[in-house]
Amino acid sequence: MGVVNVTPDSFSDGGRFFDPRAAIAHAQQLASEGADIIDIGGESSRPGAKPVSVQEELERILPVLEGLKNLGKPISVDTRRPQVMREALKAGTSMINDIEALSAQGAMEAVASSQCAVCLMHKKGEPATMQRDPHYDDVVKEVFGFLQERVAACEKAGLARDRLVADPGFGFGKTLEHNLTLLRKLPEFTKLGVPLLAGLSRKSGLGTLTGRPAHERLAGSLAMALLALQGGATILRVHDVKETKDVIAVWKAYDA
Ligand code: 7PJ
Repeated sequence: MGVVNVTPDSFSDGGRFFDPRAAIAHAQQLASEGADIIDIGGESSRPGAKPVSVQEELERILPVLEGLKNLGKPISVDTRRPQVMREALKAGTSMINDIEALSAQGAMEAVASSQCAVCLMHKKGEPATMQRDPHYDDVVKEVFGFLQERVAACEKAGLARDRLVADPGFGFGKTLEHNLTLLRKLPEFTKLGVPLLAGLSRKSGLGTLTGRPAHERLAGSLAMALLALQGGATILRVHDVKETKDVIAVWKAYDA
């Protein structure tokens, strides 16, 4: 899954893709590099980010979705807003990637009547404040329990299990130690019975580990990608598709 941010403040690409034409070109580039899914986001959820209005989020993503109609690859929209979900689905989106796991009022209903796939992600707290001293008694138990509950809630609302993907939400209300614990225990999350998505690309924990700014975290991100594959992730949400495809090629040969 290749990441295309359509936000002026997205932390790892410095907002380079706010212009819809630039975002469209970037998505085409990632698709040509072998991305199987393109993830379009119009609201930054980076730590400390402020929410944008529904109107603004739609104005950012709809022109990009329009421009990618003939891309020939599934498009995912990274949003937590039911109105944005509905409009994105009308525009042909194949997947809703929700960092709130469809917990907003009306979100479940917004996706239930379509056939789209859904990524259910765990986060603790709100992006504006979630990195202020997050605490868990048992991070694996809490994140697993949450995702299990959301999978069950989806099934109850009529979303078949084969439409669902689960994601522990690295960096969302988690310390570096929490993230590393979740990564080590990722194999346990395969017990959820749905494919696992991991988003580790360029994240701040890599800054802590390597001392490097976001645009210099490629090597660290590739190391994380391999660890996630080893832990059972089958979808990697990444900024650097070409390089990650090489990691996948190596992993597949090893795992054959
Ligand atoms: C994730 C995401 C993630 C899923 C972002 C960033 C911050 N969606 N959206 N998983 N992260 N499913 O790109 O670093 O980890 S935004």
